[in-house]
Amino acid sequence: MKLLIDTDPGTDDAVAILVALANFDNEEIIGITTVAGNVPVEVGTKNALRILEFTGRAEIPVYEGCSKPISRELVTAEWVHGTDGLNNLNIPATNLKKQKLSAVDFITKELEESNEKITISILGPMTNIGTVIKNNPALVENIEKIVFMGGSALRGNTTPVAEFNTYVDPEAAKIVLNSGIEIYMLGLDVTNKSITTKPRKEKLKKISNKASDAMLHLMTSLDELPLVKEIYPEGTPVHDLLVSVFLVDPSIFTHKMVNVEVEVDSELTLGQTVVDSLGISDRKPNVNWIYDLDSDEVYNVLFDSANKLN
Ligand SMILES: [Ca+2]
Repeated sequence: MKLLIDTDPGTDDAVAILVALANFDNEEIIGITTVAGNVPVEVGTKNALRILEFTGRAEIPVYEGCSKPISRELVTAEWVHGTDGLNNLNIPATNLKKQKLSAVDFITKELEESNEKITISILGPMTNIGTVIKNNPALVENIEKIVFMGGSALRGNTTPVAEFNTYVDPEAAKIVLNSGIEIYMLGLDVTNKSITTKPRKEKLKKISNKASDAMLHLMTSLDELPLVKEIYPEGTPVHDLLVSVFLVDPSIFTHKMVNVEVEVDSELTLGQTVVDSLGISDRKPNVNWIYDLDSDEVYNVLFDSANKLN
């Protein structure tokens, strides 16, 4: 597989990146591209570089992406992830540098020149990929598939109906979802079914290596937020983690091809993903909507990844 990771790290992004690094080698991961979302893009870029240095994977190039959504002002989630994006994760700063090429130019170039189709993992707002497709629609031919965290068939986490990533850049999500690419959607429908219960945290703690310690910090750093305590008394979801787990073992997940559209006009429901799970509309199915998973197996992939990384 040729894998591109597009991300706004972000505590759960960091866990997802660690799991990807544990399971795919430097030949497979062609690069990490960053985007504004959870934190401003420069902060996300620094975090991607820090994670690569921390895991000894400095050969993987990092390209900085769009600093704001396609046609809106940026909304961040620093109240969740901290101003450093990783809730004060204790890993060293890095001297590693981002590449000179922008994320959009890098992705465009790869899609133009690669002789193997590229799989894209999207862990943040879809601004980079949306921009690439908007500028060069024909390049979708060279995308193997897109697996993304975002959206929800039911309630949201940023507005009553909108999930953060699709809320931040709904125009980008609209372009991507209607691109004709093979797409797998991991929304709140499933991420909320896969939480860090106490036994899972205990198990991760017992692995007790550098990677498991970092994962545990990232995964428990939201536990004390009052809102989180109220909604998730047993443990929190680790949204982006599921994208990497899906790439490692898709058999853990259940999906259905349905129509998914994103609201871009309404002030009330902006960024909502309208998931036609029953096929009620006459709109053409465009997304493999993932609606169930084996949560224990998700965590087995996580534990296995921590062991592999050391
Ligand atoms: Ca993210």
